[in-house]
Amino acid sequence: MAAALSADERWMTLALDLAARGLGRTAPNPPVGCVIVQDDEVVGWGFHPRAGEAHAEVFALRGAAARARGATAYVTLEPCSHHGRTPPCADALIASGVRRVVVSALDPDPRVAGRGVQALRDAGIDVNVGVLEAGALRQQAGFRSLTLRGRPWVVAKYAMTLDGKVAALGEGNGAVSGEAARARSMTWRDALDAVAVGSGTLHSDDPALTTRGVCGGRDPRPVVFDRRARSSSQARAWRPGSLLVTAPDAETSAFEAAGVTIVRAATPLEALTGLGRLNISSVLLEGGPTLLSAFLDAGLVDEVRVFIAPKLLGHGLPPLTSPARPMHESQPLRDVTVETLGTDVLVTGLLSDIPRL
Ligand code: AOF
Ligand code: ZN
Repeated sequence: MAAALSADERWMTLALDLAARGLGRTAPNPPVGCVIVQDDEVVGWGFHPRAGEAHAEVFALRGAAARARGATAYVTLEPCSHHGRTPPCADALIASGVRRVVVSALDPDPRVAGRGVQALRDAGIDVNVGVLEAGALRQQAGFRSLTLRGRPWVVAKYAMTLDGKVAALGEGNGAVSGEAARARSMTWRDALDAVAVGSGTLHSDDPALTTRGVCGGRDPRPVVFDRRARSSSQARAWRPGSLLVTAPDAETSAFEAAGVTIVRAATPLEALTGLGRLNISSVLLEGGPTLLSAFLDAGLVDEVRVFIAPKLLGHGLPPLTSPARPMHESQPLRDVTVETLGTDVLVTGLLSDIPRL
């Protein structure tokens, strides 16, 4: 049985749940949640809804008003100490009279990086850092990757049959996984900034790359990798905000005329750096095998999420086209989770460490 949560962990869980409401909406800023607690009762709460709007602490302090005095504030990220688009949250917390601040993870933004915690301590506030830190790092992977590496956090996703095939060859293709699995992957499209496919998948599936309206109507930015820029400009993935990643010398005027943003890159790393410059902090790579393998082989996949469906297909398309290697060179995932969704199995794990201070 899992160990019971401490009171601090329970309140931080609530703050993390609030922060999650901003996932996919705050880039280049982090998703952040804040809860203010007085005598075991929530007196204020908030989350950062999007870049340019108020920080989580501001909403929570507004709600708490005078009841913040002597209270404890739980924040999923170190309160900021800089004058950015908004004034410093550390100052607002100090002015409110909170007695204690519990922080999950330090802010890697070089303008903050420990100074927020220092300012609170200098004002005599009791500060505790690191409560449920692993959960916060996970939630802030995109922000951390963009801030510390200048490129988005990359999640590779596919669904395969029990005999390791992601699609039938030729005609007669349909969904591999069941409804529960597909509903879960819609929540990922909702929580990540962008969703990417290669030109082969665009051609064979013509995916809409939306959340199908199931997650509050916000869709990720579609990214199509097409070196030659020969995809149909009529594909469903093209909409305002879509991106085309193509070779430096590709002819793209038809796409530009349709309002598609062009990213020119000769390598997967250049492509990610280009997306980072456009404030994309996380990307869901949805295939196909050529795209996934190009990123995996370049060491640029940070996280893997795979559905396995209990069906056998026989001859078909494998998820990856990477070159063969001996078993002792296989890449083990870390922080592995296994879950069943209907009769499908979801396996997730990390290939990279989440960037941190
Ligand atoms: C917090 N609480 O809710 C958020 C923080 O441009 P600005 O003014 O919004 O500042 C963005 C930076 O502020 C961002 O890089 C990160 O360091 C911090 N985000 N900090 O105390 C929040 N969203
Ligand atoms: Zn702030």
